[in-house]
Amino acid sequence: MAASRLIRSLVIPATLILAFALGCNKSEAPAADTASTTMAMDTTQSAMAETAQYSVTFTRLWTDKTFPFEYPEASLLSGPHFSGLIGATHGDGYAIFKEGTPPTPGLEKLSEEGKHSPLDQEIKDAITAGKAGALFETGPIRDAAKTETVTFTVSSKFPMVSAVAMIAPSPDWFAGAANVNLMEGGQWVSSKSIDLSAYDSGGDDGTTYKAADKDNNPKKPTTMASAPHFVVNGSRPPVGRLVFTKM
Ligand SMILES: [Ca+2]
Ligand SMILES: [Ca+2]
Repeated sequence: MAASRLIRSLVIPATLILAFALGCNKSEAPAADTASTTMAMDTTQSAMAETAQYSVTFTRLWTDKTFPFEYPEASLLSGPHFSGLIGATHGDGYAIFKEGTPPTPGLEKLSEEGKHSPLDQEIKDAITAGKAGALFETGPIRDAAKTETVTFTVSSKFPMVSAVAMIAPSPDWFAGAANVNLMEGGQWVSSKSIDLSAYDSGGDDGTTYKAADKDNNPKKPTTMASAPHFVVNGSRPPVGRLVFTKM
């Protein structure tokens, strides 16, 4: 791809080229060509320490034992699960969701149907616009004893991570974390564990896990989920966890 052209047109140490090649992971592959070119330029212009590769392991803590209130019964097609996680690396200028702000069409769809599209395209558009660095996705978690893991690259320009997954079945509830900064004090953290809270995207007015669709217009602001389903003995235990590990 662009690497051979870069060698011809720019005098770049071979080690830097190698570092760049290793730094590319498949989660960045769906980005538009223009975004890939931008990222290549950013990477070659930066020192190696300005990017870092992380793995993130996605764990589901939402089970019938932890959240017994009206917990959905097991079923092959509609049983309780988390959709695949979808996330982005970004800076201050981008958010997948923000408390107090209505959901984008992509977040609404993700929270109501678990679909990564069109949120994935919204993230790709943010990458093209220079507001986000990478898109990453995992498969769903149907068996709460299993985890999902994916790798991605952060940069000094895009050191933060936000990620969401649908709590399913539900009207418009999702597990999420926003603005997780993997750079602290100018250093990439070696690992970081983030609890995922339950949120209500504001795209539907249903109040139970299996409520019929109750679409709303205009959309309501995204909030922490206030439904009794997520309050246990007066507190709100995490519904999931993300563990970031520097590779
Ligand atoms: Ca709602
Ligand atoms: Ca809706």
